[in-house]
Amino acid sequence: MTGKIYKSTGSWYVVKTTDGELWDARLKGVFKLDGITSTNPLAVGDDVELEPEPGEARTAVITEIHDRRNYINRQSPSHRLQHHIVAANIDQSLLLVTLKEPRTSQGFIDRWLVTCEAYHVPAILLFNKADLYRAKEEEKFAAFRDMYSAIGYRVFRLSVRTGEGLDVVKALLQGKVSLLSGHSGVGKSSFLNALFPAMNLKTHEVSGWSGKGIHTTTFAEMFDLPAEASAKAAAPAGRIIDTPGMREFGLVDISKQELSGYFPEMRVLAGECQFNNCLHVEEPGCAVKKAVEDGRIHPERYISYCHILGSIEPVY
Ligand SMILES: Nc1nc2c(ncn2[C@@H]2O[C@H](COP(=O)(O)OP(=O)(O)OP(=O)(O)O)[C@@H](O)[C@H]2O)c(=O)[nH]1
Ligand SMILES: [Mg+2]
Ligand SMILES: [Zn+2]
Repeated sequence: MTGKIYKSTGSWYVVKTTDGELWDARLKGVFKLDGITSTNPLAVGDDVELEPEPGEARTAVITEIHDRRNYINRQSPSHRLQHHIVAANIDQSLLLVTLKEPRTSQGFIDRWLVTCEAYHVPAILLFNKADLYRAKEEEKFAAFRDMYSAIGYRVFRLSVRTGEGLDVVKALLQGKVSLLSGHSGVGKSSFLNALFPAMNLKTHEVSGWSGKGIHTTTFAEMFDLPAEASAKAAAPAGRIIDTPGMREFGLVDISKQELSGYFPEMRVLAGECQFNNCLHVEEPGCAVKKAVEDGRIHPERYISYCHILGSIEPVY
């Protein structure tokens, strides 16, 4: 049987077979994937081969993993030296950002964008909780929107509470496999519940905001989007992956030398610096620093670049 992983708890997987049945599945014995040291060898979105376990209802063993089209990898939150595959085989990656309750930093957004660039996954920024914006947040939102849209990212303003912007984003999901990420408490599960009430996901509903992540969602899980009444029967409605909130987004497998290639506004200047191994920091004749001075690269993005560069371990 062939199926797709819809949920992973670490040792057990929920797999949906091509005929739409859900199976509980596990890996048999030691399962090694070439070249990846990961805390989770298989992730939501992986396509696998299954064999039913004799004598057990709807329980199977995963015998094979199909090649991945792509995947998103991050530093494991529990083992700094290991990777954690967030999801595999995705068409686009949505980051839910909030300016308060909780505040998402630009550093976090930029690390996540770098990862999406590195894995060639289109990235979309969704600024949620717009109902909470006062003058200060309106100004910040406008600054972020201008900065990110100028370098080609799509930016949307949303409020799950009031419904603002939901229809526009719902349209983006049609027919695609989307990964939904963001800090704990930004409203990922609420967003999915608002778009697709039938999902009925658990959200963090308490009065008063502690400012600390509660991590209501504990495992990544994929959902089939309900078919639109207006959609053609043959068109798949799409799938979306809800994920647990992340506190940090640690980059993996990106060298200092590669980093500027994952900043689209720096990538276009590749080859224009005096030195071809320029890291765009101290070197003379640097086209990137020139562009920052001329206002063609946003200074906040350059600062972010320098911070991320400083956090990458040199390779000896
Ligand atoms: N004011 C306001 N609150 C919102 C909005 N969207 C979600 N919330 C609230 O934010 C809180 C957290 O929402 P969740 O959907 O549980 O957040 P999450 O991102 O799924 O969190 P984790 O599962 O921990 O990663 C809940 O109390 C929601 O009601 C919004 O647009 N405006
Ligand atoms: Mg959640
Ligand atoms: Zn340079």
